[in-house]
Amino acid sequence: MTVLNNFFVTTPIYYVNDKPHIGHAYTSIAADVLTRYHRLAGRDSFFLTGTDEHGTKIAESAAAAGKTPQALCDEVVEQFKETWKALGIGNDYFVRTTDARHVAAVQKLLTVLKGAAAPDGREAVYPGVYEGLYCTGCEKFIAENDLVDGMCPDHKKPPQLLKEKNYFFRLQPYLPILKGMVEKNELVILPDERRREVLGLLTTGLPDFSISRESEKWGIPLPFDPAQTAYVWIDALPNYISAVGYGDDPQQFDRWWNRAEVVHLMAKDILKFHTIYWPAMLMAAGIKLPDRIFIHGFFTVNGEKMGKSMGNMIDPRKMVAIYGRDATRYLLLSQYPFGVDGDVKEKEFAAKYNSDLANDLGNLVSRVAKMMIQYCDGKVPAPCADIPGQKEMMEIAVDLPDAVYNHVCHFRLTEAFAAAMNLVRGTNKFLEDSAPWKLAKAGKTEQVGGVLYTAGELLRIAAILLYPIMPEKVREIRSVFDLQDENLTLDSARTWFNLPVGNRIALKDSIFPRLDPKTIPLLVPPKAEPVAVDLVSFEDFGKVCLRVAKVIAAERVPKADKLLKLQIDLGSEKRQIIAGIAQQYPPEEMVGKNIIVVANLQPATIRGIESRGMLLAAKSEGILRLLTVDGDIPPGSSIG
Ligand code: ME8
Repeated sequence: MTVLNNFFVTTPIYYVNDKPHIGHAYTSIAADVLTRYHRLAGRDSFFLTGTDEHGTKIAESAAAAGKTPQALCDEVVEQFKETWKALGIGNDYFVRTTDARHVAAVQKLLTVLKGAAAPDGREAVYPGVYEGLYCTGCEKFIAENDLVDGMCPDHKKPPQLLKEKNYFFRLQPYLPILKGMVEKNELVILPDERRREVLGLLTTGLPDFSISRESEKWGIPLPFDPAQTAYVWIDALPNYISAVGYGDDPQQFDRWWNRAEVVHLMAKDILKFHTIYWPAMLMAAGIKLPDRIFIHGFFTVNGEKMGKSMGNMIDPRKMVAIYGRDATRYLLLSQYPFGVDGDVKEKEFAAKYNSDLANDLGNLVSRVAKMMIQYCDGKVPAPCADIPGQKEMMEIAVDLPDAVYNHVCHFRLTEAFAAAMNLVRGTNKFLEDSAPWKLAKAGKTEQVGGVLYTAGELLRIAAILLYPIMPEKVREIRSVFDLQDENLTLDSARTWFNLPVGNRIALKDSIFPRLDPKTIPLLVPPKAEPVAVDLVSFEDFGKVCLRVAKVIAAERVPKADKLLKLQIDLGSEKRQIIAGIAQQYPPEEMVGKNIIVVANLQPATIRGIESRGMLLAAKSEGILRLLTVDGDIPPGSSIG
């Protein structure tokens, strides 16, 4: 297959019945990353995203919110646009299915389809009657045996029985042709598991599908029968061509559709529409098919399916507020391999941020810059040939840009980031092994410069390779070394000695400040434990003596990483208690706190140390937070 130089990537256009969540963000970030890599490699690229605004689902959400559908769309679209801005998503065009341009293109396509002949010689579009169960949540008909307890398994609501006049698309004669194209990889479907799934569907056969609705008015009227509204998917799929000039700009259409490598990105939930219905419609209209369709993984959050009713839909803007724009992009895309289903674990965000970004990358930037300031007069020093380990590092670095770009061309984004991060780690190790601080002490100035030049050059290369996932931070890193944007290219990463000697170092704040996991707000509220069913009497509760206590001293219990030994003041007496909070609260943070203790517990011996009482803490899914008392109240005060 010859790969065309123009690269055109699309995300699904998202429904606007609710605000954007990290599932939408995942695809949009991936498309943004692909575009940036291809641009780094010098390919002309176009990145399209947008919103799907017609259909019953949106009309119902608008009615429930007491708004017109258009008003609801306008509001939610702004949220999508703001979210993409907050995430640094640099789409070239934002298509809305309510745009006049899109509406005109869909009507043109429908007119073409109505006049087209299917491969068996009959008309590609014909009128008929449809009767079936329809789920508005999925915006599709659902087979009776797919229902669970009479309800759609995904949306947990009963489908509606629809019987009405519809127009149909004659899909069947296209299926064998499509099958041949998928088999010959003229239409590439990736990963292979999804390709096989599609081939299975094409082999077992699918019925013709209806392309219009009589009962739904929120949509695009069929040009040849305005009493009918285009089915929302028939309205949505052509966004990929309406946005690049189908029907109104032949030159643009030629550039970004006919003469571009067209890549559609999405998750498996909408596989059939994109790999079967859409290519068949294009064939009927005599339009080139997309080149590659990549189905990335569908993820769960903290082990559960993401959904409004689950209360676990994470707003990407919340993540940006905690981790920053670029770290959010990195954390979301590097949690599990791109292309397989996975789980987004909230607890891992902070750990990964601290290890990969604060420790590995952030530290490398500040170490190299600080040492250039300290030992090299605040400038990039001259390279030096005779540095142990340098040649090996150069060899690794020289091959890396092509290896990373090759991963990207095959949608192996996780591997691409990992390869760049390995270079960062390798550079940290090179610095430790070379120990320029020791060389400086020994007065070996030229070698100090040589080591730092190599480290800086390796960092420059790694940063270019990380630019697509963290564009803002990489620009910040480059500005520390006074590097200009025009050299932000893959070619520049391929060549050594592109870090100009003598550039001034301008180190500002740390690029990725370390985060204290304890202070990070939760993105998904933890599920509360059920309240105990065994009720206790007032009398029994009254037996528990709760008191305010001031912590006067705290130390760790040796060889017990969870335990602290606390000396507390209970007003009338001083006591020692053992508490299992050391992982969340270091001893120095405890001193001076007014905590709450159960004061009349029988003494216990924990790890050979006596504990006379127990402090109270709130606990949820491994997270502990101390109960403390607000304001001034003397130790020993009772609690009731
Ligand atoms: O289906 N994991 O829109 P939509 C990964 N309007 N990706 C996810 C995800 C998850 N848990 N949840 C959502 C529609 N996505 C139609 C598309 S296109 C012509 C019309 C992403 O708002 C993923 O890309 O339901 C998925 O395919 C898409 O959002 C579905 O978005």
